[in-house]
Amino acid sequence: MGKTKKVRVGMVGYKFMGKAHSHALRDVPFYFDTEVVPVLQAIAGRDEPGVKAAAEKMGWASYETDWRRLIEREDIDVIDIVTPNNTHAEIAIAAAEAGKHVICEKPLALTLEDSKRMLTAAEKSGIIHMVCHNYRFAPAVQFAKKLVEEGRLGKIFHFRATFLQDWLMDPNFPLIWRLRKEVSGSGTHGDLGAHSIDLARFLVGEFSEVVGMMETFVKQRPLGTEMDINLRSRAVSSEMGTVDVDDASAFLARFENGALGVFEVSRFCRGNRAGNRFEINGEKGSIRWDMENMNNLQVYFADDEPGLQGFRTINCTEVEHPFAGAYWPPAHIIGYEHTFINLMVEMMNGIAKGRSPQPNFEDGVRNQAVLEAVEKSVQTGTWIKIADVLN
Ligand code: SOE
Repeated sequence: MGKTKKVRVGMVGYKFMGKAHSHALRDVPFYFDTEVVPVLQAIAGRDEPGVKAAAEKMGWASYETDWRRLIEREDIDVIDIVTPNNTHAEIAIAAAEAGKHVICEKPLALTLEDSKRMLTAAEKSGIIHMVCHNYRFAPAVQFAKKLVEEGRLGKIFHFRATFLQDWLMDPNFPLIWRLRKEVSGSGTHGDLGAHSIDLARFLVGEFSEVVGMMETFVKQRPLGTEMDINLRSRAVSSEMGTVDVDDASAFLARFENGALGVFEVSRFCRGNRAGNRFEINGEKGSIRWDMENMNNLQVYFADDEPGLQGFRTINCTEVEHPFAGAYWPPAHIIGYEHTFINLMVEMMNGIAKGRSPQPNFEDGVRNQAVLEAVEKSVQTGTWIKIADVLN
């Protein structure tokens, strides 16, 4: 323990993701012996009573009402960005230029161009940077990656993913920031699709081309308050505003290694609260994962004995499963918040070793290129090559 070094974190924002990140940062040293340990130094938000209360509740040592002040402070080493998407680029670039390491929520930016500027700034100043795709840090997903890398599935033919929710189906649900293009960049596409794209890139590899479709089922909504952590909100006005982002997005993809991908994300799928699922089919086996049962991985291996073949469930809570051994005895399951703890461990190890964590801003840029290629495909009605969008 004598060798541990402390890094002082300054977080911008304190709502849903602020809660997830604060908890994760606090719990890193509780469960893991990382060389670098985060300290919850300061938190920033514009509303003073709100940020003060958040600082007290979540254990931050101090607070600021302007994120610029946080970046100026010499007692801050890392900036953690958990604000709406339209603010990511400005804060991340300022932080990188000030020599602070950066953790940024997904999607990395509003546009591919902004995400590229963020990557350039980060690389220029040599900081450690990370984009928060937390689902790849579920032990079962990490174990799926290990099986793929070991060749247990052989050549991959198919990847299919969904991320389905239903909290937006009420036509009176108000026009919160997630439904305004200038703040969020896109609707389900960037919010949920970015997660599925990250899982695909992590498990299968780079995309080569995509063709997609998108729909906005409810085009006018009452103006309203922000959403609470239970995905509930209520209108505060009878005035209506236009929804300029998608409610649902679906696309087909080809990967560089020849695999085919099918993706569907929506906030209009009754009964699906967080239907974040994928299936991979390879020549020697298949894998299925469902976030609503996130400790389990379903596997099928073609070389299992005839008569005993079939999908079986591995409960990924054993020491053999990445990250799982740090928590509880086998079958003592972990949850959503632990995916963020594991993500923060990756960030702390990156800082300790001076190596880029994954996913980093380059992954954020590549993710954004796929998002943007799908949007372009919807506009043109054609297949779009990722290389044409990226370069
Ligand atoms: C809301 O749609 C949301 O909270 C996303 O913003 C998250 O990234 C996703 O994990 C769950 O749903």
